This record gives sequence, C-alpha cells and structure tokens, in this order.
Amino acid sequence: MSSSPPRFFRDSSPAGAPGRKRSQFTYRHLSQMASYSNTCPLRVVAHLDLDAFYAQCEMVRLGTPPDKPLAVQQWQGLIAINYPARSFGIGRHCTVTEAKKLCPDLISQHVATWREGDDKWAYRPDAAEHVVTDKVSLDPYRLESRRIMAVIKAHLPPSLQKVEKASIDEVFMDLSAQCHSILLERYPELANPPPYDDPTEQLPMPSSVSALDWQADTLVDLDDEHASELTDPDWDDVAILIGSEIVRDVRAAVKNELRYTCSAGIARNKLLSKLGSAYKKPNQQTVVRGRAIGKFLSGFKFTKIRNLGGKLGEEVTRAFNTEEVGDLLSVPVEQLKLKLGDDTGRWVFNTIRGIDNSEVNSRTQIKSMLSAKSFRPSINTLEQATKWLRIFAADIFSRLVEEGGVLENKRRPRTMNLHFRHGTQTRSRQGPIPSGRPLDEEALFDLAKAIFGQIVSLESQVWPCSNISLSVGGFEDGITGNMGIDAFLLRGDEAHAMRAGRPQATVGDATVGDEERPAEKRRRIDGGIQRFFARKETSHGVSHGVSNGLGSDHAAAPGKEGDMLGSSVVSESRGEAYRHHAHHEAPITADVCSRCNVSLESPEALQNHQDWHFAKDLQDAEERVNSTLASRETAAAAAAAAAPSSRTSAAAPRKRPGRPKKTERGQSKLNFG
Ligand code: DCP
Ligand code: CA
Repeated sequence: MSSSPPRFFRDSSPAGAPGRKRSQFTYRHLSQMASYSNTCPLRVVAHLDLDAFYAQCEMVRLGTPPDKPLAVQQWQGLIAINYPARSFGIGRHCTVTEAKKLCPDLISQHVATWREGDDKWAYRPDAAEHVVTDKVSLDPYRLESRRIMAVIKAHLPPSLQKVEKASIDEVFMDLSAQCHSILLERYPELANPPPYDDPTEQLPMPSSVSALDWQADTLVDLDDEHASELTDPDWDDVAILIGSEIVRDVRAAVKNELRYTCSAGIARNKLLSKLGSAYKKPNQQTVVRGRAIGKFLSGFKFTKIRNLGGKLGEEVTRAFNTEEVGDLLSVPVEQLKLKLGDDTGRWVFNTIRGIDNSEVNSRTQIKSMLSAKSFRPSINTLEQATKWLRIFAADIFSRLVEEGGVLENKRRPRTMNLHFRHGTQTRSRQGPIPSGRPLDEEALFDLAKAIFGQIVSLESQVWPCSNISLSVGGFEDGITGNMGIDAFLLRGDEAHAMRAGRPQATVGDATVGDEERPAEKRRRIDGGIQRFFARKETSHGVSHGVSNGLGSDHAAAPGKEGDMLGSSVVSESRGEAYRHHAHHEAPITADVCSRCNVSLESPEALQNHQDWHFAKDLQDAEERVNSTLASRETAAAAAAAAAPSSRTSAAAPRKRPGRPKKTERGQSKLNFG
C-alpha cells in the first residue's frame, strides 16, 4: 500500500491557525488507536465477506468464466448461487429442477461427498442420487477459506494486524493500529506531544483537508445534522479513509492471487462494518463514517442487525410491536431493561445506536468439531453404524490436522461426544479422550466405538437409528478467556462428571451420569441471554440448543458453519442432514420452516435449514454474551478510571474481554486448558 497522503480537493487553513476549530478528537483518542482500544472513537474495523462463496470456490476450481451462472447443489437443493445465476431469480429456495427451468444454462455443481466405505471425500457425478450412502464434505471450501485467510494476513503488517475469522467466508479486521501508524507517517504533526502534555487536549484539525478521495467506495450518506459538514472532515474520516485503502488493497490481493471477489464494510466497529459489507454486493466496499451512523441504521429493520435476528429479534418485536430501528430509538433504556433484562436491554439500546465495543479477536479458535449423518432410511445394524463412525473419525481427524497442532500434540480435544437418535429420542454419551496416547484417526475411531458400545449396551432399544453424530471438544490450549457460551453453561452434575473424567450420557435433554438419573432432572438454563436459544417443548420436556458443556451436540448449517478460526461458538460441523434434538423432536408436519416460512423441498433440506438457524442463534448469543461482557468491562474500567484510588492501579493487568467474571446462577465453569 502506498503511504502517500490522500489526494485532497481543496486547501484549507493550517491547523492551529487563528479561527480554525480544533478536532473533536483528543491526543488520547489518537493513542488509543495504537492499542486497539475497543472504545476509541477513531477505531477502524473492517468486515470482509466473500461473494457467493461456495459458488466462487467451484468456479475457481472448475475455471468457470465469471459471467456464467453457477449454483452449488446439495442433493436436490441449492446452497450457493453466484451472482449471474441470481439475476435469473434463482435463490436458495429453489430446487435444482426449478433453477434449471429459470436458467437452462445453469451449471449445477454438487458438493463433494464422503461415501460409505470410502476413506476420502471426492467430487462424484452421481452424488445427488446417493443421499443414503454419501455425506457432504465441505473440506474444499474450508481449504479455500484458509488460503484466503492466509493472503489477507500476508497483506497486513505482521506486527499491526488483528484478524478474526468469523465464519467460513467472513473476516473481521481491526485496522486501528495500522491506520494509526499510517496517520503518523502522513501527518507528522500528530506525533507532537499534546499541548501542556495533556492527552485530553483536542487535536488540530487535519491539515490541508477539505474532501477525501474515496475512489469507488460506496459512502453511506451523512446524518442530516452533519450533511453540511461534508467539506470539513475530521480525523475519524481520515482514519476510515486509510482503512478503506487498506481494505481495497487486501481485496485486490485476494482477487489477483486467488481469483475470489469479496465485499467489505469499513466502520468504527464490528456491528457497523458487517452491515456495511452486506450493503452493496458483489465486489464492492462500503464506508460508514461516524457521522453517517444514525442515518445508516435508521434504514434497517433491527432484525437485520448482527445478533439481533433470531429469537432475540422476535422477542423485541413482540415486546415493542415494531421491527424498525427508528421506532425503537425512542424507547428509554429502562423500558428495554424492564422487558428484556438488564444486560440484554442495555445491549439492544446500544446496538440500535451503532455502539458496539466487541473485540476483533484474532486468538479465537475452533471449540469443537462435529461430523454427523441422518439416515433415510434408518440404519439397523452395528456394522452399518461402525462404518459411519469410521468416516466421522476420519473426517474429524483430517480437520484436526488441517487446523494444526494435533500432530505435534500441541492442541488436542479433551472430550468426545456421541449422539444417537432412535425414534424420537436422542441419546448421547460423552467421555474424555485419553491423553497418554497420540491422537490419530484410529484412536478417535476406537473411542467412538467404545462410546457407541456403551450406548448400545445401556439401551434396550437401539435400532432403527436415524441419526448419529460424533463431536470432539474441550480443546486443550483453547482460549480460556473466550470460551464458547456452552462452556459457561455447564451445570453442576455435568461439571462434576467432566472434572472427574467420567463419561456421561444425555437422554433427550436430561443429563445423566454413568447410572441414568431420573428423567425429571432436566437441564434448565436460567434467564439472561441464554434464554434466546432455540427451545421447544418436546416429548421429554424442555430441550435446549446447548445441551452440554462441549458445545458439541449442536449442528451448523451445511454452509454457515463456524469452521473458521473465528470467534464463532458454532461447532465446526458437517452439519449436513444433522439436527439437534432441540429441533427435531417436535413432529414435522410439512417441509416449511416455522422460523422464516421458507419451504424446503425435502425433510433433509428442512433439517439442514433448521440447523442453520440453530447455529446462527448460537453464534448470535455468543456474540451478545461477548459484547455484553466487553461493555461491562468497559463500564467497569471507566468507573475505575474515574475513581481516584484507581489511578495508582494503572499497571494492573488488563482483564481479557470476553471472559466472564462470574458464572450465571446455577452454572459452573469448566476449567479448560
Ligand atoms: N450457506 C449454506 N446454507 C445457508 C447459508 C449459507 O450452505 N443457509 C453456505 C453457502 C455460502 C456460504 O455458506 O456460499 C456463505 O454464506 P453467505 O450467507 O455469506 O452467502 P454467500 O457467500 O453464498 O452469498 P453472499 O454473496 O450473499 O455473501
Ligand atoms: Ca458470503
């Protein structure tokens, strides 16, 4: 990236000249950029989202020209549609047959699959007819995702980058420190000490600046009250402009080196940058300046805002009888707290104002991995089940290897969880992964067989079985400060069992130890943000999306899995055809999603779709928890800074954001890592 100053269109008087107003930002704000302060008003955060990601992966792999319509097929459904195909009206709601009617030239590429008995995934021309014996593999997309991530990182200065992989095709970047360094380079006057050595002194206005060159970026309109200031940019505008230059370069690198296009949003936080990246697609970037936030947000339904969709969005809509940000802005915070609880109320209040102090977390890693298959028709023998366990073990092991760490014995999962569905009941059992033996595919397979054997021996009725899922979790060097929400939810019995290394079983939603405990010992998740998890009355009582401390018994959509090294709590998942019992125990009467009314072409597609909702809810809740914790810490830090005695404690170690100070009532915390 060039470090020459941006081109300006009109000179104005130099900083500090008589009559010249000062910046609204201070020297302290400027220095906060260098330390990635989450509350710095000059913060620059970008969100990158690959366009039609799986479709682009296939186009790159097959060398498809960019203007050719292409969709990615999974069985008879479509999971990704490129933009040329979208112009024919093709969407995820279409079946392959419908899509071909709309566009006879559509290239419809089936996803790669694992086949029963094989030990490697492959692209197979006959995959669509093999729903019974094949299992979707998303490995090709994960691989591409990793290559893209590597290019992004390679184009940012190693010591000044903070990159979070948020899903298979999304990345957040906190560009503050890099922007700070470029600012000082371009405007050496900023490196001068503040007048009177007082960091609360306002900065001079940017010199020689009247208008900034945004090139082809989409600029969100300024709020009405600021519209007249268009010719008088302040340092936040300059900082965000530098951010947008960095992002343009990164996008160009991804395009030139790997042939992928992506869209981006550049703003002062994750919330706004994510809205920005979706604002204009494909292959565009949108800048949301500080003074444009109000107007920008007022154009949205709040249910479209990151983490405000799903259950919480529904609850807020019900409580205040509106979906519009504009309507909700007039609701006092006390009202929101009253209806939604203190933390959530405050969080909603901030969110609709574009306030989001959540961290871009480059350290987060996958918390669990899941491989699963639903059987249509059900399977009936131990031999069949064992074949699938081998595939699951191979699948999980290959991802562990790709993820790195496992071969060097550095980073390994501590627990394995196996779910098994018979009729309307889901049985699950988990156990520790012995640490004395190197972790390889065989070890995973052996353990899976052993756990499966326990389930079989304990149950009078096992067959027919309609779903098995295997997951591993509790990664040993996981980030204890940023564990998934699931880790916070581990309740007494489970926590005890985990600490004692005992396998435990889950029947329906009831957690039991070695000896089955009475079914009335149901899991209960108290209040707070957790109550927005999928929850349904089932034949067993109340079941929850989070049913154990591993976060491993839920599924992600075939697409939006939390595969990336991101903050997502969503398990890395072969979500294909897997449903969590929170969804599947209620009878399905039609293949219509009760959440969004989309009709799906088959029960399998409905399962996948519901998995996606579930994973999304889980991810949203995680984000809310993290940002609530971050804002609590910010508030606490502000209070501490205001308290005279705290001035002496400036050297106290900074608490890691995302880390809970205490567990929720009735919960215990797992001591991971
Ligand atoms: N995905 C899926 N099922 C869903 C949603 C997504 O399998 N219900 C997969 C396929 C997508 C990928 O995840 O390619 C990324 O999801 P996005 O929502 O980002 O959608 P796209 O990248 O396909 O399109 P866009 O250009 O709108 O981002
Ligand atoms: Ca995308």
